[in-house]
Amino acid sequence: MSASDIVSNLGAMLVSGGVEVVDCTGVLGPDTPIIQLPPEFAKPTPKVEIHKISEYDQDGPFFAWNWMVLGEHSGTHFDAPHHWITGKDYSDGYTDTLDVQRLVAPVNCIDCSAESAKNEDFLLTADGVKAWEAEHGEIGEGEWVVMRTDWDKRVGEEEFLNTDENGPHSPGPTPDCIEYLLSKKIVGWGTQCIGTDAGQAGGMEPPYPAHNLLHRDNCFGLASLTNLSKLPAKGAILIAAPLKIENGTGSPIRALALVPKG
Ligand code: 23J
Ligand code: MN
Repeated sequence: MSASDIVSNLGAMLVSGGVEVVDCTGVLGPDTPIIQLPPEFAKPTPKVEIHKISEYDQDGPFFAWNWMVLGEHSGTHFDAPHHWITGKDYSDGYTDTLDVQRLVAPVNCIDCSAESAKNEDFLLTADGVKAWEAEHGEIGEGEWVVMRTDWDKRVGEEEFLNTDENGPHSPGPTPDCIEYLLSKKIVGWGTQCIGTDAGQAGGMEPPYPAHNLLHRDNCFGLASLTNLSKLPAKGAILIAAPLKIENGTGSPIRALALVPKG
């Protein structure tokens, strides 16, 4: 089949609902959880603010609009390579310079929801990914890989950030997991937690391996994804596009998955 036949068929499938568009995005607003870093990093991302300019009133009789206070790394969001020191030298590592061709790609959804329900510090390893591949098929070059933990069900609860005296507790990848995925030449790695790394990843070697290693290799991160329970292990396409912020290190996204029905 030619590329134009495939795109026409996809268009028809989208219009008919044969391909469902699943929203993998959380609501962005004042209640959106924001990452809390250790106290030595005292300058935080502020909470999201939405300020009304007008809503069919004296400040705008025919129109409603708002302005916002919004950190790049807020809510369901994208980490660009320039976010981490290991990715600092990529001229195409910013939200306004990256290659958009890479953003639309097949997605591998690794279901870790049962393990994460049992263990809030569950870590996905390279061996865990290889076992998943043995069951579902190989992860291919240019593809997204996302870790399903159903952590989106915790948004609005203390259990989302899940912090105690030892810091945050949330699932994530080990360094060898990310190194293995990079050896498969993935485009990026996504999670349903506040960041791409596990809550306790500050103590790993290297610290924050998802950030350190993904961005070292000019790859992307996705955080606070939702609705991964609606994705198949393989067979969907993920569109995860940041705003074209000048010299941006990340951006809230509207993450959309194209999922074949039936
Ligand atoms: C800054 C410093 C450490 C981390 C993060 C940001 C994130 O998780 C993020 O949103 O990229 S771990
Ligand atoms: Mn981020």
